[in-house]
Amino acid sequence: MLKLIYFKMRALAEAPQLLLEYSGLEYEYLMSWDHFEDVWPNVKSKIPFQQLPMMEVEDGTQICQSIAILQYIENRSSLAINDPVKAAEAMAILQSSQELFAPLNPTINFATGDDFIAKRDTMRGGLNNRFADLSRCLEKYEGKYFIDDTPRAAEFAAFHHMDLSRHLDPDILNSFPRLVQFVKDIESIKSVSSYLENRPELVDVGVEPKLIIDGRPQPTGVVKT
Ligand SMILES: N[C@@H](CCC(=O)N[C@@H](CS)C(=O)NCC(=O)O)C(=O)O
Repeated sequence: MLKLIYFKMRALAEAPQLLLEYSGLEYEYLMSWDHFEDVWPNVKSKIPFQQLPMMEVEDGTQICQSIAILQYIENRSSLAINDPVKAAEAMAILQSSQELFAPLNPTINFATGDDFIAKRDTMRGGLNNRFADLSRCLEKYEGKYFIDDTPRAAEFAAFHHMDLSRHLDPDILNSFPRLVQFVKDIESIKSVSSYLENRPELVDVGVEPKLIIDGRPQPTGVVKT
């Protein structure tokens, strides 16, 4: 079975999980310490690009880099786009969405107090800009999503960052009606909504961020708790 390995964070493993859930491919989500049976500093230098998420394929091949993981899932599940031009446009949207990773994801998962507020206010302009770009992209073709009516890697990556931005300040997303509709459309996909309902809840953002895993609030991070 496919294995997706990551940490206690709501960040770069979200889009792969959403795409896996949508595709129906079976997979197992594992924390780094459970998969490698070792602490992160000992694992880091032994994996291809020294960071997670990583996907481990049935034959043991290790795929690092979230975009490569997403592309692999698309190819495995026949979601890849055949038209080279549309495939390139979708890749541009995927990469532009993933550029929202920093500083948005580390801020939501780790920043607290004045640091959180300062980072939030500094990133507002950049988020608005990229959200405006994504909103324009959605107008380009007919259909619910960026290319057509099928959500793929680009959609789930964009969705993840929009969803996370609501923890920063919901008004950023709410000022883009087309993005609000996009988020609603993604959330109304059955496999997606059941994943969203069951994933670890992220609480106390900006104060002392934690994920509720197996009913227990646990601090976000790369350390087993
Ligand atoms: N470009 C990479 C970035 C991966 C990344 O930044 N991973 C972080 C967690 S979100 C990590 O492994 N941090 C631990 C470390 O660098 O030691 C991707 O898209 O997968």
